[in-house]
Amino acid sequence: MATTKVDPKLNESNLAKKARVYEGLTSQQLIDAYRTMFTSRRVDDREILLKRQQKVFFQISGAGHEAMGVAAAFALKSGYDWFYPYYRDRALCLALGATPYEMLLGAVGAADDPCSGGRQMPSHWAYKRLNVVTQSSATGTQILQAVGCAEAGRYLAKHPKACQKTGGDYRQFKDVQFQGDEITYVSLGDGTTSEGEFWEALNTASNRRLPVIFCVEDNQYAISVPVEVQTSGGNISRLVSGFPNFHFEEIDGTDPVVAYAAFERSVKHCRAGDGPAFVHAHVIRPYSHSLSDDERLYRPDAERRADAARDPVHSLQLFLLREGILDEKGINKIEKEVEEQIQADADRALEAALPQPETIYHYVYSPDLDPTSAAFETHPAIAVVESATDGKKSTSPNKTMADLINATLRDEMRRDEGVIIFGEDVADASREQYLKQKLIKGKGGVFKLTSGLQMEFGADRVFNSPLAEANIIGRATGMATRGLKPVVEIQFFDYIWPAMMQLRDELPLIRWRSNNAFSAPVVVRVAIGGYLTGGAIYHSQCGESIFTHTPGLRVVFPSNALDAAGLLRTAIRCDDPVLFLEHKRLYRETYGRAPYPGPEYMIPFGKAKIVQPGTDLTVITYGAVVPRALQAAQKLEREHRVSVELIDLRCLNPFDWDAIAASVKKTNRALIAYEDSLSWGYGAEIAARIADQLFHHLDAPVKRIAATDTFVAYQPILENAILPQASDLFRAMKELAEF
Ligand SMILES: Cc1ncc(C[n+]2csc(CCOP(=O)(O)OP(=O)(O)O)c2C)c(N)n1
Ligand SMILES: [Mg+2]
Repeated sequence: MATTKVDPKLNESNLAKKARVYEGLTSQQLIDAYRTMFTSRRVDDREILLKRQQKVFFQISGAGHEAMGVAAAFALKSGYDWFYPYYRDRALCLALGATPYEMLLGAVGAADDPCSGGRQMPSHWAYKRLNVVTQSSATGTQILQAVGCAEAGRYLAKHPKACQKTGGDYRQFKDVQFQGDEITYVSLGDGTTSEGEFWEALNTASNRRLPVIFCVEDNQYAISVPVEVQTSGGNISRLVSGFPNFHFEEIDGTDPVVAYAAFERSVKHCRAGDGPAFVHAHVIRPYSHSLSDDERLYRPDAERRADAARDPVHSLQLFLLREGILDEKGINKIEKEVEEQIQADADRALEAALPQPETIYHYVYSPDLDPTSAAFETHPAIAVVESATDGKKSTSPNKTMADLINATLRDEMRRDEGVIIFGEDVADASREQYLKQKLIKGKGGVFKLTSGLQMEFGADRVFNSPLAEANIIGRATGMATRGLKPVVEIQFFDYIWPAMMQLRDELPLIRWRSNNAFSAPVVVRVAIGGYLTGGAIYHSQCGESIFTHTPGLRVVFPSNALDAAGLLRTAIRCDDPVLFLEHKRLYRETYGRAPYPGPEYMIPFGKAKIVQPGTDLTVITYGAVVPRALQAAQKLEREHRVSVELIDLRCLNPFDWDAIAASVKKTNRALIAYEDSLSWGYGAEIAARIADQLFHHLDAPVKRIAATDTFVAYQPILENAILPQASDLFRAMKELAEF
C-alpha cells in the first residue's frame, strides 16, 4: 500500500499520524473507505449465505474490486457526475450513497428494489438519485451508452433550451439536468474489452474528446477464460495506448490510495475538457465468478492463494493499523457496527413486500404518454400556395414520402432543440468548410432524407457517425436517457445487425428493467425493403417481425407520404423508443404522394387505414405491398366483381386489432400479405390471432402471401419470383374469394 514518504525514525504522535494525507486522502477518508469496503464484502457474504439458504436466487460479488470502486467514488461527485457501473461495482455504489438495505432488496427481488423492482438480478445497479444509470447483464453494452451520456452533457451545456420542460410531448416527463464539467464513469471487466463495442466507444470518446472515465477492472479472468486469451499480449493498456486525447493510468486497483490518485488525475483531465481517461485497475477475484461457478475447476490453489494475499479489504485493515490511523479496537468497532447493520438490513429485506404478478406489464411503455391516444390525432393542414408569377392560389403540390420525412424532421428540429440526428452519411458534409465556402451542395443521407438539415441546424445537431451501427444505437440510448431526442438513421435494414444487442437487450428495456426510473425514447429510422430491381440480398431485406417480437419497442411501417409524416411526428414526440421503417421503394414513388400537411400533423400509433372498403374478403398488409395489393384488388373488382377490403396497418406494434376484427367479421375471409419471407413472419401472428379469436366468423382458411423463404436475389427475374407481386396477390385473393 502506498504512503507518503515519511522518515520512519520519526516517532510521531498519533495525532500527527492522523493528520497525514495519503495522495490527497485524509485519515478519516481512509477510515470511511475501510467501512465501505468492509460493508461491500459483508453484503456479498450475506447474499451468499442467503443464496445457500435459498432465500435469494442469484449472487455475483464485488469482492476484490472494492478499493478501486471506493477510490473512484471519492474522486467523482455523486449525483453530479454520471455512472455506468458494471456488476462488480458494489463498493462504488455504496460509496456513492446506495445502502446495503437497498442492495438486499435487490437480492430478494422486492417490490421496492430501487434498481429494478425485482425485475433484474442483483448487482445490476440503478440509482436515479445518484445518477447511476440502469445496467443490464450484457457485457459491454454500457460503454457506448456512457459515451452517449457524456455527449448529452456536453450538448446540453451548449443548448440549455433543450432542458426545458415543455407540454405536449415527451419533454413534459423529463427532468433534464446537466453540469458543465460533469464526467461519465463507465466500468467493465478485462474479458469485456474483447467486445467490439468497447473499441467503438473508445474510438468515439477519443475522437470527440469526451469526458468519460473508462475503468477496466482486470481480475485476469472472464469466468474461466484468462486474460491472455482475451487480450493479445495479455495487457489491455498496451493495446489502447494509441488512442489520442486520452489520459492513461495502469494501477494496482487493490490499493485505495494508489487508485484514488489515479482517479484524481483522470478527473482533472476530464473536467478540464482535455478528453477521456482510461484507468486499468489490476484487481483480484477472491470468490468464483458467481455462485454458479466454481473456480477451483480452472484455477490451482497456488494461484488463488496469491490472489488472496492481495485482498484489498485485508490490506487496508493492515495499513490502517500500521499507520496508526485505527487500532484493533477501532477496526473491531467498525466491523461490529457493519455486521449489525447488515443483519438488521437483511432481516428487513426478507420481510419486504414482493412485486405483484399483475404489475408485469407496468412500464413496458411510458405510463405518461400514450401514442395511441387522441392527443396524437390531428388533421393535415393543406396549405394554399400563391404563385409568384401570376398570384394564383392553389393547394400545395404533392410531395414524395422522402420530401415529407425530410420536412417533418426539419419541423421537429425547429420545434425541439433536444432533437439531434446522426448516422452514416446523414450530414450534408462533415468537412463543413466546404459547405460554408459553397464549394459543394452536400449529401444529407444516401437517400437524401436528411438533406439540408445540417445546413440549417448546425453540425452539433446533425452529424455523421462512424460506420458502426452499435455505435449509433448505443450512443443514442445514452443520450435519450439524459433527456435528448436522438432521431438516428440506420442506412439499410440489412446492416442493422451490429446494433442488435443494443436494439434487443438495451433500448427497449431501459424503462421496464429499471421499473420506470429511466427511459430512452430514441427514434431509429431505417431504410428497409426490396422491389428495387437489383437490390439483391444485402439491400432488400425486411425482417420487421424480429422487432415486433421485442416488447418495449414501437414499430411503424408507413406506405405513403402523408402517413410517413404523421407517424414520424408521433414517433418523435412520443415517450417510447420507435423503430421507424421507411420503404426505399416508396421514398419517391408516384403512389401515395401528398401535399405537405403542416408542422402539427400527427397520426396515433396502432390505427390502421382502410385503403378501400369492401365486403367479400379482407386483405391485411402494410409497406410496399399496399400499392401492389390495391392494384390486385382493383383488378379483381373489375374482372370478377369481388369486393376487397384493404387494410394498411401502418403501425406494426401496436397494431390495430379492432380494425382487423371488424373487417373479418364483415367479410369472413382474411389474407395477410407482407414482403418479408413467409415463415415465422409478421403475418403468422395476425393469422394465429384471427384463427383464435374470429374462428366462428371465418368461411375460409386464413391465408398468407409473402416472399419465398429465401433471401432476395439480384437478377430481376429471380427478384420477381421471390417477392410477392400484384399477380401473386391477385391469384391468392381470387382463390380465397372462391373458396
Ligand atoms: C455479451 C455477453 N456475453 C456473455 C455473457 C456471460 N458472461 C457474464 S460475465 C462474463 C465474464 C465477464 O468477464 P470480465 O469482463 O472479465 O468481468 P469479471 O466478471 O471478470 O469482472 C460472461 C462471459 C454476458 N453476460 N454478456
Ligand atoms: Mg475479469
